[in-house]
Amino acid sequence: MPSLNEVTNLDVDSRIAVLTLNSPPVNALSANVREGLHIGVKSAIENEEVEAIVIICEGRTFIAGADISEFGQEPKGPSLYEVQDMIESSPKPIVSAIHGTALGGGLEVALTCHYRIAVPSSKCGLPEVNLGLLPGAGGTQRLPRIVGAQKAMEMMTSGAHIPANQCLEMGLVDEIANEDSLLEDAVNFANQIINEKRPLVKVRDNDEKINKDRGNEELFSNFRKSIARKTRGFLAPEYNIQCVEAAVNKPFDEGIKVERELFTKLMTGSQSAAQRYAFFSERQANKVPDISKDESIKEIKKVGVIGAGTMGGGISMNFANVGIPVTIIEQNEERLERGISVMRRNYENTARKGRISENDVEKRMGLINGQTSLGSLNDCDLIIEAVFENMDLKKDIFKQLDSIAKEGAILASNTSALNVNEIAAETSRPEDVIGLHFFSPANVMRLLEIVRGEKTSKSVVASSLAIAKKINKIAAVVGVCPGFVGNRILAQRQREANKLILEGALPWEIDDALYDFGFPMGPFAMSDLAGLDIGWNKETSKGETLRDLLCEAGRLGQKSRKGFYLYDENRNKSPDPEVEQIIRDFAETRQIRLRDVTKEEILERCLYPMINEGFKILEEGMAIRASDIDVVWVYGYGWPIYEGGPMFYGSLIGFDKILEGLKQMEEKFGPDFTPSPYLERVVEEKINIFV
Ligand code: 3H9
Repeated sequence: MPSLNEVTNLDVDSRIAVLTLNSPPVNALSANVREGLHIGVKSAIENEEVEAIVIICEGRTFIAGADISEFGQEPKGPSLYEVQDMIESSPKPIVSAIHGTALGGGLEVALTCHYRIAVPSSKCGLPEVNLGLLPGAGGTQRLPRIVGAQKAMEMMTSGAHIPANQCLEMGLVDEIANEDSLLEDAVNFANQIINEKRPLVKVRDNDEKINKDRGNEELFSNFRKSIARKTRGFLAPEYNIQCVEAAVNKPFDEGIKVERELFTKLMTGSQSAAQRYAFFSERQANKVPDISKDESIKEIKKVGVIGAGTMGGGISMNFANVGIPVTIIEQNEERLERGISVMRRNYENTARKGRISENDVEKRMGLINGQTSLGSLNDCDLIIEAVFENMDLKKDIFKQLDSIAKEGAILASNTSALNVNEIAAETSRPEDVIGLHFFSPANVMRLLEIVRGEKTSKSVVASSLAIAKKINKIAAVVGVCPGFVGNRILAQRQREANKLILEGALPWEIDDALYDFGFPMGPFAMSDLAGLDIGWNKETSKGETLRDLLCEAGRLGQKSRKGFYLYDENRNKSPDPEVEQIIRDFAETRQIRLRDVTKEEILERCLYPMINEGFKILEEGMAIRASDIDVVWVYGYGWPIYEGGPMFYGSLIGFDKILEGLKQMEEKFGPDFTPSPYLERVVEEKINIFV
């Protein structure tokens, strides 16, 4: 095949030119790919023999978008716009042949082609919103011209990857090819286009689908309302909508101007920088420096879960969702039945929302086998203990597992804070023991903290990473220390939030500050949700802490309709003067003078010690890299992704400022704020912690 450059080939066979891109891993539109497309299309147009052109990709996918790693660098080679202009204005029909995913700039290139053919397994989408962006290569103007404004907004603000058959229905692709003969079918389709003298379809000229929505402001305001809760704090969804509004209300070229202007704003802003960082961090977290790609991976064909409570049930569902059978163990039939019926109810709720079918519910439940004896786990490849957080209990279970589990099985604990090495020492095979810390609700939350024990084998770590990917989790490997990475950092925030109440900030003021920062809820709303009486004992309570006093007053949280807040029958919360009084009385008995606390102080007091703890974690080697800490906090604790995570956020503020702030707080409030020596070194030596 004649090569145009390192990543493109042009092959002319009778009257069809086939332009093939081959730029692993995902054929992103790097300078090389753009150059290849440019020269390839140009020379096919100039070649008199050629009557139509097919653009196709080698490897796992069609073009998956612009090359994100090039963003922010000096532009090289032809721009994407030049490439698209050449394709769209070609006097010869151009067909894009899609397999894998046509995403972002990839779909935008396909939308400048005159026709699109796709294999059934392929998907198309404009997922730029997930990078804090909008489609900046005409996608915002062309997509609505094919699918209409409503669908375009849905696709662009969700970033959904739409299956080929739905794309066909929407007119986004024109033909479906056979799964195994895309090239052949695309060439046949191109021949058919020539034979039938089909027109050179330019999506930009097709206004029919958008005309009906011109001036329909309600369409946009309703759409904004429908996504408001989900997109709180994000800029990109709103800008995507504004582009579709422009597509509907302005001529194509004017709409393109709006798109470029808003794209540039997003691209140069901190939200997109944070989201692009998160994209790479998530993938980087899968890589463990001392574990090679070729490390042996244990096949997980059957999973055992010990404990059918909220955690055990949620964990089991992850495996059933991907077709892996699970044996779930409880102490007795009654608890087992309760646990299994909660799982069924969860699945049925999902089916009611239309996300899975009734058939899926039965299929998944059919994979869950309840048992009451640990002995039933003897054929499992992975066993996850998810019982009450009590060291003696866990030790006892692992001791038993040692004589039950088959040779080579992975023995995992879902502990959220306990010492995995101590648990492993109960077995004769500590190399097979690991922590797999899921987050509640375990069937929903994306994060999995993989806790690597002192003796955990490389193969067990690699296999845990592989199974995490299979069940659609984002994994980060952490070391053994109290609370690991996530809860260890959380403890800092919680401590300061509690202290702030006794200085004068009210619980809802603290919650509001953190909610406005972007967290889904503040620490006190979270405590109310979990229940204030966890670990509290009525008999021994002596009114020594605010929590004691609230529990003694029957304020146990959401379940008693009052805790830090008051709750109505729909669980809507409101501040409660009674709580304010309890706090005032408590402060008075301790002779504490309450003062005004600003929102800014609340944020600094809560967030700076978290960043500081991150540095301590790095210094102790409990996280592999700074971005892993951010992955944990974004995907496990709701740190707003557009702020990148505690470490990224710290870098935005400036680590010198964080250090200065910590020193000032240390002077005022004591050693809780003593800066980590590593942070001091990073500031002093200007170390980049993100490389
Ligand atoms: C855009 O297009 C802007 C335009 O509108 C306007 C321009 C003017 N660039 O996810 P995986 C790497 S914005 C660079 O593990 P999978 C990734 O880092 C873009 N690199 O595989 C990883 O590297 P490594 C809009 C990229 O099979 C490797 O490829 N497009 C890009 O699970 C494998 O990735 C998107 O947002 C990229 N665009 O999933 C799509 N994409 O092996 C983003 C991937 O070193 N990509 N890499 O860790 C995806 O959603 C998934 O990668 C995809 C494959 C579904 C394609």
